[in-house]
Amino acid sequence: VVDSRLQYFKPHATKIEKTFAEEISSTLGSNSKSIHPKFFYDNKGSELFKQICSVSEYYPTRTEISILQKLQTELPPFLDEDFRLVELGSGSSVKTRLILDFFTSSQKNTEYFPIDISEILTESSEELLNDYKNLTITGIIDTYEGGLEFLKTYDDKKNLIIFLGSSFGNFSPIDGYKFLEKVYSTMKPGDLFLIGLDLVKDKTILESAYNDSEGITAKFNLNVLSRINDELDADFDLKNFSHYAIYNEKDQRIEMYLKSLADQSIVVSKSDLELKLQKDELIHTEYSHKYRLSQIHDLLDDVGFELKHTWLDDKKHFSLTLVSK
Ligand code: AVJ
Repeated sequence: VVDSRLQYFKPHATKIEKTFAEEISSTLGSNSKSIHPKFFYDNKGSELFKQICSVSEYYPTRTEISILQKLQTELPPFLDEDFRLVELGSGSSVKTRLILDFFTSSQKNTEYFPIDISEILTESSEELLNDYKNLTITGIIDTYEGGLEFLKTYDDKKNLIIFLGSSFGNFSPIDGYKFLEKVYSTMKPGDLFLIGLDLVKDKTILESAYNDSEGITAKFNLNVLSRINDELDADFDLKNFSHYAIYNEKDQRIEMYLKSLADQSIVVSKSDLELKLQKDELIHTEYSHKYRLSQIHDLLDDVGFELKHTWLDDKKHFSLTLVSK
């Protein structure tokens, strides 16, 4: 029964795997060494991220959940007809449930299209099908861009596309703008887009969120090196690296790095790379941009979206903004 309600597409499977070795070769092989944050999310990394979401210092998840609880009654008035729910970066789909609750209770059959680069999608989809009887899922295992390309050609049903958790914050301003243009061009008139963005706030709150006292964020950051060891035949010794995260006020972003604790040399076989690192040298792994409300509104407006509503929590720590095409 469950099988007929579940299908997967992996439009660019082989390309994803090839890209990992190639991308690591070019980004770790360059002068300013970096690893793209999308590579955090192997099974272990996705699990560690789930743990980050419940450490006390990491306010974004619980804050966004509190806002989503308000949306359970405040979003339906914006949904005039049958919408399909599309989610970019669905991960473990925990927050999605807050939206699926009212979709499935008001629709005869709810369609959910999660798009995620991680195979964790398959686990969360099966759990959702068990809990929601009138749900069908089309899981798309791909990058955001690949998933959006797939959606564009799908059908005429209206889409509510959600992009939660401030995942957008990973993009540089230029890439973020291009990404929003991509979302906009995928949408049909009347489609809706809901985006969750973390807001600028006190530096100490921000820095503690990315330097939790349990050290889960550190494990999450270091795990990308284990992944490179396993999948690209590399010999990173994790003891020779430490987690480093600071808030850059000028650029409004948390910057995360792996710091080399010694002069060392690492071989990444499948990337054909011999990496030399000096003591204290940094490998950049993530930017997490924070926004002011006016910047969010200007950005979405510039892309061409029509602003519908912005919801905030009481402390104004996090935002959810709904726009249409
Ligand atoms: C998933 C990108 C939203 O930037 O807060 C959490 C990832 N990195 N702790 C974020 C993350 C370290 C997270 N995003």
